[in-house]
Amino acid sequence: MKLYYAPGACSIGIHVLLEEVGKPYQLEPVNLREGAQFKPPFTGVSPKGKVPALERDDGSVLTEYPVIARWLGHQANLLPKDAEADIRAMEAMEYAVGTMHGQGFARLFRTERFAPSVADHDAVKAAGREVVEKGFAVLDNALAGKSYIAGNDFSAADTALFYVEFWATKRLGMRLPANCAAHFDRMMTRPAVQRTLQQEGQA
Ligand SMILES: N[C@@H](CCC(=O)N[C@@H](CS)C(=O)NCC(=O)O)C(=O)O
Repeated sequence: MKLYYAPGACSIGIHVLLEEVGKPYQLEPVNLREGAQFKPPFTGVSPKGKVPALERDDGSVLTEYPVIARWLGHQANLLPKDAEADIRAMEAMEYAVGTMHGQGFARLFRTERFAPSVADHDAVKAAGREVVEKGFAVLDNALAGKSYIAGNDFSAADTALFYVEFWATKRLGMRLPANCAAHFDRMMTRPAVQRTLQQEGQA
């Protein structure tokens, strides 16, 4: 397997999951700052111009975070066995990636894509922050009484919660609500997370 990634980007969650899975994989950096995601050779891997992209051992490529996470989860029994826990974990992962990242963090990190005029940037950022804060309130409820999003055990979806928590604390200096903060701390104690942070120069 080969993970196309950028240090500290959302691909960090898939990197954590690969470390949890424990099967051999390679890392291929894509320099997002220089626009390498929009040019060959990366566009030959994924025309979407986004990381993460995962090349599997048969050469086929998976994109979209929740899909990659789900496929990797299947490879190593890292999906909840209980059907209701599984679907609720999936619901939280989709929300973290699609809404909190796609609608919230994206407005904070890629403000110019939402409004060409600099005059509008503060309003775009404020809207992004609101999505992120509301998002953590939702995740906090979903985590109540649990160590991980599906219950007592780590599962693939926890990596999506991890990367939004990581961005909030390390990039925005936000204070997470209690259950999210405890989840983040718990994730940080996992050796797979520590190895990933070292490898991406984020430790
Ligand atoms: N819907 C995609 C979103 C992935 C995404 O937004 N990746 C960001 C990095 S965190 C990216 O590659 N951005 C490059 C760009 O937008 O130019 C997924 O679920 O994987």
